[in-house]
Amino acid sequence: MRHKQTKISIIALLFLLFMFISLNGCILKLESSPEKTINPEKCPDGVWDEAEQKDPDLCPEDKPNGTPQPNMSDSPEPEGIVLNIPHSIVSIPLSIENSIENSCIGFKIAYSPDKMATINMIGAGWTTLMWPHFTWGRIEKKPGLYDFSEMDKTVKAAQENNIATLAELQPFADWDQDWDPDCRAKKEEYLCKPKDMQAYKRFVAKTVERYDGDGENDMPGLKIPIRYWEIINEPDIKEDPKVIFFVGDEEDYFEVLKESYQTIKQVCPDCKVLQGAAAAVESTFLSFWDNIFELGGADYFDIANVHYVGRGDLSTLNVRPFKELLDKHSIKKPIWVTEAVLQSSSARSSLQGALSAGASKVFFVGFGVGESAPAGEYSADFMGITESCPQTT
Ligand SMILES: [Ca+2]
Ligand SMILES: [Ca+2]
Repeated sequence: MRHKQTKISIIALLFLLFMFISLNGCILKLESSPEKTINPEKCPDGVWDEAEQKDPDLCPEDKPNGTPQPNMSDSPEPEGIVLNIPHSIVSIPLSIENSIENSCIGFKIAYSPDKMATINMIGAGWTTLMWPHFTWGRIEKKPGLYDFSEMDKTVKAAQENNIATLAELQPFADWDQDWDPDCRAKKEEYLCKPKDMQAYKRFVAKTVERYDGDGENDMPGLKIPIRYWEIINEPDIKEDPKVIFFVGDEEDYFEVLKESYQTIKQVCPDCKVLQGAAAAVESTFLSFWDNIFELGGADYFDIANVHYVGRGDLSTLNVRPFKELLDKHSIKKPIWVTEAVLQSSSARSSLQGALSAGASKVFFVGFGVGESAPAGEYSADFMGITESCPQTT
């Protein structure tokens, strides 16, 4: 009997032991369930996404460390991007919102956050800078030494005001050409085509890559990417040595346009290139473009570009005469007026005329008030002017 009781106790003990082990196993299992799945595509990808924010252990590599990225460096750009804003607000790749992209009005200004804010108040979608430009030597201070801080500041000010940037590329770096006295124009400026074209193309690739918004080596915090690049301002001015933006002939400009275009497209296939704007439409300027088109220049820009700076055809902001030249070469491309210098009282009628003649965007210079006008002030002539833009769906 006692023997039987002992046997039962042993069985009961073994049963309890078995239960304890299985239960424990179950608890262990419960603790480790659900199993953590890390999507290797998302970690590390430089984006601290919602799931990663909820679970700090999911991908600590993607958590922004809050330390500012060095602007000046010889070292290669960091892999991926660091966003200072929640991923839910932006999606990679970035694009320019339709409401901004389709706006037919911009302003050409010297950089100032106040002026960017005024553009936003008017309801226009675009800016392009009178100063500073995306100039080679302004960004690549010495060979291999890049400093984007100045241009980053302009891009950030534009996007904070919900406007997009048409960027102007200038292929000039003193260190590339100041050994050649023939390249010297105006006081201290050297304005030839690049002496070292390969070095210039590396600069173009790096610069376009920083602002194209594809998630690869983008500017930290980029929200509105740069998708439109203009190659040099008014390269056709030759008559006045004090006002000159390019030292070179049509073949020189053609080469810069072609090399810039091809490099931009390699880095950012969706980016659009504008040729460097006809300064005016007298034959001295148009003959320059006639020769460029004769060389095949139209293969190397997407948008035709003309200025109205108080001379020529006010009623269409020079679009009509410039389009005649394009027609002569059977060039069918959108046309932008990237400088319109006029009395603000004619802004509305000239805009209408330019749009009717085939333009799709006009950049006004100034807000129709004096330079010393308080920040945010603009002429009533610009009030509601965006309603003139064609309605797009
Ligand atoms: Ca990029
Ligand atoms: Ca890219």
